[in-house]
Amino acid sequence: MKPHRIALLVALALPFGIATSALADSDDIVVENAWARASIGTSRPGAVYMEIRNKGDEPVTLTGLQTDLAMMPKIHRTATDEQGVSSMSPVGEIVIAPGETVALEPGGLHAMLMQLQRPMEESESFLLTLTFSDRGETTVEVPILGIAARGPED
Ligand SMILES: [Cu+2]
Repeated sequence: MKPHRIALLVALALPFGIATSALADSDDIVVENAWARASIGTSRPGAVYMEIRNKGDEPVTLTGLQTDLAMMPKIHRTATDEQGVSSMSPVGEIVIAPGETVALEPGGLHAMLMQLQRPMEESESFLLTLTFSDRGETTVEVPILGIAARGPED
């Protein structure tokens, strides 16, 4: 856990006029330990990992992602079957119960950055906006680690 490495930015200037009350509630959502791996060029998608904590009293639903780094950021889940074969499938939404933390981590849930607009270079960072069904948006700065990184503590 290195919280000082994570810049949590709450988007105050929203382009599409989300109600002020929704913004206040987004304080209940904490995104920690976000990181991504460097990519080789732009032909393969990038992956982003993080922990999303719901400090509030109501469930929150992550419905979408946005970043200028990729045209199609999607939530995916990797599952490994009994034969040890892994496959990924899109996850439409993630519901986070009150007091719960959902981990996006290698081998499980992740944000897949499809159609990269530029290579992901180690030691750079980018902004990723998480959209919640009724709590507005939260934008995090995601540091790009080495191509073989397993997590922010490597
Ligand atoms: Cu994926």
